[in-house]
Amino acid sequence: MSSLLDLMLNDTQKEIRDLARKIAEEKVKPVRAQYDEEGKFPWDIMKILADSDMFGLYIPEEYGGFGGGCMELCLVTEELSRICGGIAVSYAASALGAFPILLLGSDEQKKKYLPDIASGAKLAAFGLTEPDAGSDAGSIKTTARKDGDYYILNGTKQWITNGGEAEIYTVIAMTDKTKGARGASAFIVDKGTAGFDFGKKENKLGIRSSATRELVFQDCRIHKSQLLSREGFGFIVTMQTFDRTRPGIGAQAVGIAQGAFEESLKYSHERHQFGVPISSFQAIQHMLADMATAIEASRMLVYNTAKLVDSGSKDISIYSAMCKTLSSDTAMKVTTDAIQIMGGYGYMKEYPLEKYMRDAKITQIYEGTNQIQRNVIASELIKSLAKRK
Ligand code: COS
Repeated sequence: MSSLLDLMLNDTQKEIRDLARKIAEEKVKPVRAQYDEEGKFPWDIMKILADSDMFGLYIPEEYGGFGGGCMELCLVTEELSRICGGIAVSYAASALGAFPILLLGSDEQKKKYLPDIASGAKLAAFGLTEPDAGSDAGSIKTTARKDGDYYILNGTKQWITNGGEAEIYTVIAMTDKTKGARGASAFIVDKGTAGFDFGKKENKLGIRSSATRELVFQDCRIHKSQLLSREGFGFIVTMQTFDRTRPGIGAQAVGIAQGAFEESLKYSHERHQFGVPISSFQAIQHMLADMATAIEASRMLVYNTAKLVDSGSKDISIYSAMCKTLSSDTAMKVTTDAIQIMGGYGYMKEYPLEKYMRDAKITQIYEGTNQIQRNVIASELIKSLAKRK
């Protein structure tokens, strides 16, 4: 099926999308149900993606990457998600861990960490959320106390995607609790550092092949050279990172919705009731029409936002929030309707539809709930009014 997206892509981007689709169809599809069932991390697929140079698409060439951006990352994330949302997020979460380094890292830090992330030799992860700090990201309790040339980290991060599997962690911790959000700082912590351990591995509703785990810091001593930029930049870099990675969640949601839609479209043509294919009933046709329209609208908002991000524009928060919200709400609605079209078959584990619905749900929650996204959108709208005065 064609998409208006084709009008936006150059030949290289089309090649990247086609390669990601081929990997998803040939390598991911045969194993997705097993990974989902077992909740096993998809290392063999990560290796295939690494061998195909997929991890460095958004990383500058000088640090071992391809020199693309958010567009390329979204293309691969959508195609993987069309087949398996869990495997897609294991891939995309490495970019979430890498973005703070790209945004704030010194040349030395970039040279040390980005080439391994770009080649896929090491996965990255981002450690922000805590048991008592989810939507209220400014209220984190993990501390980083200065001790000479070192910082000492204490605290627990919760629900960290790629936790335990990644080698490189960007971690947000308070260096000055009295300053609120302005007292948070960002650090790079290597797996294996003394005092840094992994806690509970979560058993989840969806995206089950991805790893979601606690990061536990107990008197974890890291050299001051691991601080990203300066003290106090942790919250800002978190927000700037999300502005650039939320389109990726949008792409994940579009891919999940597209995968579920294609299954239900095909089924509606094959399934006969009352002597005719159910696709001949207007009730089904209108559902299919609404699903396809919502997916295409979401896709256009995602990729236009990705293009804006790649242009270097600073006014991206509102569009990143919009595209994440629209796409994830679309994914939830489309996957639910796709099951409805397939009826009892859609509900059974023998078919991939129920997995699409389980995988879709998280896209309304992570990287900021859709309620938080609406707050961001509204606050940007109100700010724009003030600017006009
Ligand atoms: N880019 C740059 N700076 C930003 C920013 C952005 N997108 N958003 C906020 N800031 C700045 C503000 O300008 C403010 O700076 P000053 O201290 O100079 O005024 C500072 O950050 C604090 O901003 P704000 O007062 O808006 O922070 P709040 O504590 O009210 O929180 C929300 C804002 C709720 C939007 C934020 O906490 C958030 O995004 N929460 C969701 C977190 C999340 O996504 N968690 C899921 C993690 S899954 S990986």
